[in-house]
Amino acid sequence: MKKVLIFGITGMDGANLAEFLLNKGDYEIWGVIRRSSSFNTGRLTNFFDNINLVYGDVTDSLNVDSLIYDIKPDEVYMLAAQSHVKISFNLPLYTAQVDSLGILNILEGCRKHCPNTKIYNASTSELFGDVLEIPQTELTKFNPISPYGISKQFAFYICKNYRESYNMFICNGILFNHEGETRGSTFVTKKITEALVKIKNGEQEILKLGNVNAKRDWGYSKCYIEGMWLMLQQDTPDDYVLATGENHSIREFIEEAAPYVGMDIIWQGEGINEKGIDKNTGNIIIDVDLKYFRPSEVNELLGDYTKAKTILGWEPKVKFKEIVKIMMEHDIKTGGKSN
Ligand code: NAP
Ligand code: F7E
Repeated sequence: MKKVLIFGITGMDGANLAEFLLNKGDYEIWGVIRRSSSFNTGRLTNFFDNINLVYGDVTDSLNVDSLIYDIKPDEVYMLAAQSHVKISFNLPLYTAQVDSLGILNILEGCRKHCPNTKIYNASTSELFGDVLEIPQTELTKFNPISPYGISKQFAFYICKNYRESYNMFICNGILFNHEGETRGSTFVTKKITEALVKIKNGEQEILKLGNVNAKRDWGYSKCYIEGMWLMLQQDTPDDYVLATGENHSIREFIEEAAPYVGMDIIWQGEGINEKGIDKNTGNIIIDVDLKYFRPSEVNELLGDYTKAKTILGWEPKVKFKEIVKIMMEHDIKTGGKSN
């Protein structure tokens, strides 16, 4: 059995990855969870008894060092992060501590105790920020514009530096937005799907959103997990973009999702006075609210995954309309309850 250590196992990607590797049958799974005053292992429920969970925190170098020393994993996936871009403006120092220095603790632990361990680092399309090229590839210059993106840029380069300096097997997956049934409820796709269901069920009045004109290249978490794993199965480590090659606005996401709950959204007004109205009832469903705008906004992301396709044989199997369908059908079933 190969030993795998997943930092961030309680998150969307971490839980999907744990399940994916369990199904492979030749992995012993170790996952790091944080102490929390409330239940934080909900995404692990279906396979909780088949994995090993240990307490930890990527900012605690003593803890990370001893976990790596004790487990000596064959593969490490660094998925732990303060992953919310808007919140990174409220918590810039904390975001840097987790998203920049967290991976450094892992790199140092592996360098000292198990230098042959293969390491995956969760990099992000937020590195492209105010984009300097469309579409974005592995060669596009970075131009991050949030504390999150800037912290993740340090993580990207420290991984590259350890790979080149110490000949370690380290890959940066530059992943574009990816979503799914268990996406955190404060990210825009899940905020929309849960709210539409609750509004339909009479449990919520209105959905307040920020910039509905931003465009994202949205993929499906379960496809991207496979891409991460493929990166670590190669003979040589490298960095890869995973994306779908198409992008859509938040506005389009809402228009695509609404019919699943019998709504047909039309737009009235402009800027912060804009409203999304259900044509069938005349009810205001969406209200644009300044509170959800960011100090600086990544307006448009579009990824080119040619390198991943050519070298890893990876392709996104689930695209925009199917993602909306999966999320809406899931939330209709659960009544739009948060994870
Ligand atoms: P997520 O759902 O927010 O999960 C983040 C995970 O990190 C959770 O398990 C969280 O634990 C854990 N965590 C946070 N701070 C930690 C700390 N100090 N020590 C240990 N664990 C900590 O994120 P995701 O969407 O699955 O994304 C996974 C990774 O990919 C993240 O690094 C994210 O930045 C990156 N990424 C995501 C996307 C995307 O679109 N999803 C795209 C590109 C890159 P709790 O459950 O206890 O909070
Ligand atoms: O925002 C706009 C918002 O928070 C998407 C993370 O996984 O992907 C994610 O970061 C867009 C932005 O994701 C609301 O302004 C409008 O333009 O869902 P999001 P994100 O910021 O793109 C990247 C690749 C990561 O690496 C991150 O970890 O939607 N938007 N109104 C809103 N966004 C939110 N959250 N809430 C709103 O009310």
